[in-house]
Amino acid sequence: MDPPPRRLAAPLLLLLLVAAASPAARAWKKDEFRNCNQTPFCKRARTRAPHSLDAPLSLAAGSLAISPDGSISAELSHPSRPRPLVLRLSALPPHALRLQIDEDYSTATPPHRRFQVPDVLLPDLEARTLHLPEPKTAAGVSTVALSSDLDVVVKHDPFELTVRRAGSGDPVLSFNSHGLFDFEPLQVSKPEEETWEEHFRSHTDKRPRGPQSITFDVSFYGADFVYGLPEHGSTSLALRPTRGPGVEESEPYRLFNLDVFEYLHESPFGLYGSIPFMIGHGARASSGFFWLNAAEMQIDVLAPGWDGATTLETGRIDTLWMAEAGVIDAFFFVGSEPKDVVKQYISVTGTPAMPQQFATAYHQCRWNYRDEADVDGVDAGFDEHDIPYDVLWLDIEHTDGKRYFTWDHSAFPNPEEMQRKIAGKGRKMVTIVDPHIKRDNSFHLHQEATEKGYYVKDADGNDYDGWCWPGSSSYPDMLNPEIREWWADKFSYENYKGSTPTLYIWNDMNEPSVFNGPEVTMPRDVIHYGDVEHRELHNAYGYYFHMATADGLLKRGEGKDRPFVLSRAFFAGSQRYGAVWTGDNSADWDHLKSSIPMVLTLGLTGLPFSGADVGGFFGNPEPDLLVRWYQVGAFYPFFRGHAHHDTKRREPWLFGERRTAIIREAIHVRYSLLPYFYTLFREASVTGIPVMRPLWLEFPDDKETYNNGEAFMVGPSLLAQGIYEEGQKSVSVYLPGKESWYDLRNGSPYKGSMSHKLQVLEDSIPSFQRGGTIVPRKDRFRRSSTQMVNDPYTLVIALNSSNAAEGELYVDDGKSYDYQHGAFIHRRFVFADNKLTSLNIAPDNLGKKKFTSECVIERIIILGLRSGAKKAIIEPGNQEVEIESGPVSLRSGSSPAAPTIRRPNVRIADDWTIRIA
Ligand code: NBV
Repeated sequence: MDPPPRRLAAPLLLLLLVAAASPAARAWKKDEFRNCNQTPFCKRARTRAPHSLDAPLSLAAGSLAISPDGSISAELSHPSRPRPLVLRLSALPPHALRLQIDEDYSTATPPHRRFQVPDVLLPDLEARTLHLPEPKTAAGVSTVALSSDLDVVVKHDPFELTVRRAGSGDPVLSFNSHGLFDFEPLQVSKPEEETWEEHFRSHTDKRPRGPQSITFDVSFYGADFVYGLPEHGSTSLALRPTRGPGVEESEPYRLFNLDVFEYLHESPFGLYGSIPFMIGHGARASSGFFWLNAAEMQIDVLAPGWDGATTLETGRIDTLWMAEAGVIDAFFFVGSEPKDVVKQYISVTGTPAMPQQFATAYHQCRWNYRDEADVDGVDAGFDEHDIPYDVLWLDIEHTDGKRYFTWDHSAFPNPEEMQRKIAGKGRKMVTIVDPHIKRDNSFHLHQEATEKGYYVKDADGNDYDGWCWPGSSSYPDMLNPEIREWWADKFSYENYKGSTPTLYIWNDMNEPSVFNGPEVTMPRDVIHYGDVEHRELHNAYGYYFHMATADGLLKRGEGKDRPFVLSRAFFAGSQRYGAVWTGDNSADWDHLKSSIPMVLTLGLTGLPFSGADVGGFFGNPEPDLLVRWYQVGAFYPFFRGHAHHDTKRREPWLFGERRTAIIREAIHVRYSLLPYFYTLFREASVTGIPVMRPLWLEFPDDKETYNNGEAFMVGPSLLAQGIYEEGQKSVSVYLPGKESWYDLRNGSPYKGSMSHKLQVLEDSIPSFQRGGTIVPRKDRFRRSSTQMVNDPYTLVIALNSSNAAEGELYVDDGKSYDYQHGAFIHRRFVFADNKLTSLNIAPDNLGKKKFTSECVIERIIILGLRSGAKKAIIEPGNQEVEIESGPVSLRSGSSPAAPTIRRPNVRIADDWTIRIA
């Protein structure tokens, strides 16, 4: 058979692209993507029965030993395979166990080193590992104490590993308890009778290194549900079982970064990013499992009875993990609370970057704002309609023929002036920079990359040539640190002509997307730096691209300006480089609904800064859907309206006065909550606890919350419930916990621990403040967040049943890294015994830089105050202020009154108390 053409002829491709963009051709094309049955390693692994290997994996007798670095090493005999494997166990405080299994290279038999993903784990990890005590071995079982309350039990034959609570002996996580482990060793040469080639549609993967997949099972004890493994479209927050009794035909969850045209809102097929991290949670335990591996992965969640067992174990969830290549480098995290599991994951992959203040506000995007006049008009439209926004985005058409870092000079003759004008109102701009570089000999970037040999190579050693927006394109090899460095330099003002300090970057198509590649991506046998095959690092390509871009902005600002880079592809660790979004969703109600579990899942797996395109990317949203999307989107950590170029214009003021007012209101809700959001981003940047949270992260014991993917928390204090149906009249909202909740609009109280059937209102979605919390707001609306910097604050105190409440406020300069040297204000507000106290909680050992603010608190609203207090006394100063009745929110009209301390005018930077007399 003739080899399939590596590249389609240009006219044919253009035709296909045009056809693909037409509405009739729309729809997810299932056949373009491989399913498990078409993926030999997945098919083989999935059909193997538990404990079915003739000679199962076992620990070689006497091989378990403590290494000089304090970890445990052992040899694993794998009789059905030609060579033994080496195992390393190490512990990270607190409560994380690392398991590494690889080939034994000391025998020099394997022809290559298998790929171990670099630059994801924090560099100090090894230094943080504990010195483990000597294992205790008896009757073929070794036990190692990890801490005072945890141990790991290693059964030798067959090999099985269990992490347990030391006191009770209760298992938390186990590895290979179903004997599904398999590890295909690299072969020295191809046996004559075998073919290693794989075919999919017109593509051939030569697989010159043969089969090398890895499979194993992991069980989560005490878990009612498992979560995580982005990215998939789903309306369910918990991962549904993919195999076993009660499950109809289902694919496993696929982790393979792909540019999926018109993705389904409900499907286990892989989308743009991959994070191989799963959290198990139930009333009895919370735990996590992370496998650092960037090859294609498929994961089954197994329903009880999947293995044919007739007595069904409850409270344990079994999972099967399969990857095409790589090594085992896996982490077991043991809680005990779900927030601990998230923190443990963050402790190995890094804390999220602290965004600039502007990035947490509203962004306006469209493919494309056509020219400078269009940009002007949209910018002015926001002002005319009194709607704040912070960032205006330019998509691929702003470039000269999709050559990134250039401008279409007829549409954008004065890019610097354009940016300065926008910046005059405190606003920023973003341009898109994709990884495909136009193979045009007159394009300096292409010339340089070619000369320096910086492109990814095809299987024959030539620069890989794929088809993307600019036509024939090549892709810089982002695995190579030298190339990342080179790429980063392209963002200097000198190199990126027409860029200014208020221009930030959007990375799209970095899965990478290749229109004529297998499954719209790069062939797996393409070669990267260090002789790494693309199959081994595929899921991390976008991660390295995002990293290099963020480093570029950092360099450009001489390390003083926090980068803002939005990326479509992501991997474990992407949180260190910026924000992500859920890609090309559709303008329908189902996509609005699935955006919540999708964003929540990203948060749980370390990426707090994410959102979905408000309005839906493909198609024209009905105006009511657009409005509902703004109301939900105002609570996404990343809040951006975006649309495909075929759609009708949809700037917020185009749907009549009433709807403009409602959208304005939704955006105002976001702007008034910006101080709260920024405080939550600070928390995320220190601990990894997401900004937008599933209810059970705050209420881990409340089973009612475990699979609620329709309502969500913003931080610890706010709960919102989206409206996901057209014309919906009523909605049932479950409010967890024993304390009351207060309606954000009017302060009306609602009892906790129960569902409330509420009438659906046109002008807002149900949203509540939890009793016992204090939320900082800024209620004066301006053109952009930057213009609100000096505005006074409002504090909303929602009392609990003991008449107490607490909350925090974090403020810094909103843009630089001075906060890392102590330049910030961090206050805790505590209300107890009828007294509100502002306490400094900023540690004083961070450095000498200072940040202060003249901002004052202009209003304190107290919800749930039972006394008829009339006065409050401010200390220091013994100043008396009136308590009056005031509106709870600044919405026009009917907001009922709540006790309000007006103009206490205490500074947020100071210590003070306000006593209710
Ligand atoms: O650059 C054009 C679009 C962009 O607007 C969108 O947000 C990305 O997800 N891009 C995808 C490529 C084309 C999609 C059909």
